[in-house]
Amino acid sequence: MLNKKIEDICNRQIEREGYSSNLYLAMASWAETSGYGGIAGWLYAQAEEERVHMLKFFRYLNERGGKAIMPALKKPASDYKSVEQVFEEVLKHEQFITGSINEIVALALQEKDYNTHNFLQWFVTEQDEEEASVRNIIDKLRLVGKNNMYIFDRDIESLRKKGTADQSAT
Ligand code: OFO
Repeated sequence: MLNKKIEDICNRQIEREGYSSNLYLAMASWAETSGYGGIAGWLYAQAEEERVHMLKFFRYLNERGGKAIMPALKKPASDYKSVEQVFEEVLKHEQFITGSINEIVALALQEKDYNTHNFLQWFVTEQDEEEASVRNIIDKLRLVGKNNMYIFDRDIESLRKKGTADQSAT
């Protein structure tokens, strides 16, 4: 049976993963309507992934005898100044999520809840990968000038296809 502190902090994470999904969807819409189809594709795929993360917490809580609560989610910004701003915000948000996952890991250890600790290891690895992939995009972005944005957009599209292919192979 899940302890109440663990249940509450996992429900807090449900809200954060749900918000991540909506945030990336809002960014995807901005990118798509600004002519960046490749970047929009990458962000749509991220939004889907975040929804899957939220569902993992949902199922885990209910399976362990807790109750997943679907919260109201705050509205993300719908306009962005630039592609650079979008990816800087994605990185900042992912760093916040990493901190949030680490807080749950610490609480699980403190409460001697080793099942939850085990469940969280997937997220610990996932956060490492996500932060690295966004850092990689930001590095690329610094190399391209505004004039090369068209090529950059296509480059991101191919990154997404590669990521999708990698996932379906596992
Ligand atoms: Fe962006 O990752 Fe969820 O957890």
